[in-house]
Amino acid sequence: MRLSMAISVTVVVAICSLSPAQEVGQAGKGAHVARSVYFNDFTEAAGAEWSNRNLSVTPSGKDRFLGQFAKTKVSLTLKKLPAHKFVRISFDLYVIGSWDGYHAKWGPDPWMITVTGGPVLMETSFSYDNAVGLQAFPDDLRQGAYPAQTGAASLNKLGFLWNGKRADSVYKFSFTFPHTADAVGFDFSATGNIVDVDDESWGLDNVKVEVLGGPVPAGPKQFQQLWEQLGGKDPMEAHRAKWRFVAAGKPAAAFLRKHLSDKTRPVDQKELARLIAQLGDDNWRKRDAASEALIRMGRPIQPIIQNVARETASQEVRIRANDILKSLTTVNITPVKLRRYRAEQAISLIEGRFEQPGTRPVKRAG
Ligand SMILES: [Ca+2]
Ligand SMILES: [Ca+2]
Repeated sequence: MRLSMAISVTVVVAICSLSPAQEVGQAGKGAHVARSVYFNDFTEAAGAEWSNRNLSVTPSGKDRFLGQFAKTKVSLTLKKLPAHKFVRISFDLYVIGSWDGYHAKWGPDPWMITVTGGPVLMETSFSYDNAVGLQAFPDDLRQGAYPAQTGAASLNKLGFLWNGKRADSVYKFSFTFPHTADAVGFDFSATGNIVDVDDESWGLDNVKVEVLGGPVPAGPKQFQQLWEQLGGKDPMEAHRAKWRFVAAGKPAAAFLRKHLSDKTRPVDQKELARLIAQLGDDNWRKRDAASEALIRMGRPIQPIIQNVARETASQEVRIRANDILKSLTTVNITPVKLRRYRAEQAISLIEGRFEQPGTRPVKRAG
């Protein structure tokens, strides 16, 4: 299938077969049925919705994809979405060349996806070889350390060489999260010690965006099973469990909060906004007090503070936000701590603000 901003034919058929109450944007049973609003396999072109339209071809299979990119940010922006409550983005990430994971000298090699103007969906790192070090994926950066290429859907199939050896992996992602505004953007980026396209690069293929009229429901039995997986031995299973919780919305946040051994209080959004503003106060004592209070709010505020660090125009606020992040993100790799971290991230993603500044939820007719 090629580039399609409109709804694909197959999906139109699927929607036509639904009763009016089941259409996207309507509450009730079946509201979570996904409606495709964007798909691109880059067979033809990357459209104006992409900030960078560079295409490459895989040496094996001659498959066209968006890339190759090194240390850069690439954005996808979609407007005029139908009314919805959740958005799902799915894509293949090509990790090409000598990615160095946590390596002290050649790394870290982080890769991230962020909702434009909203929280980070995933910030992780990849390694192509255990000889250079472990990688953070399937967990977030600083939260996990796993053998090279853990969780990859395929290895060395794209035909890219590095130093004479095949060196590529494909990771398949699907993230479903609460979102209501009529526009959505995604920023994909590699940072850290990524050198250049010849050394270590990435690309995207089969990018699909869907909207859903409600959370993907899950019953108590399924929540219990996901909870076991969230603290289980298989980090990929835990990764998928975390995102399944996020897709389930508020009931999942309530379940997770109940199951965290000491009750996590919900983040007071007003207090959070007040303290962030206070980071730029004229009085240094007030700035210090705000930093300390924010650190005490703990890891649930991490995605918001990451956003502040990126977006602020004030050098003082940026330095303070980065210092807070350092305090919030010490490496955290015991199973109990990992489960806590994943659960807190899921709660934060469910309850966090995803709307771009200046955009408002679409008013639904009827
Ligand atoms: Ca392709
Ligand atoms: Ca590197």
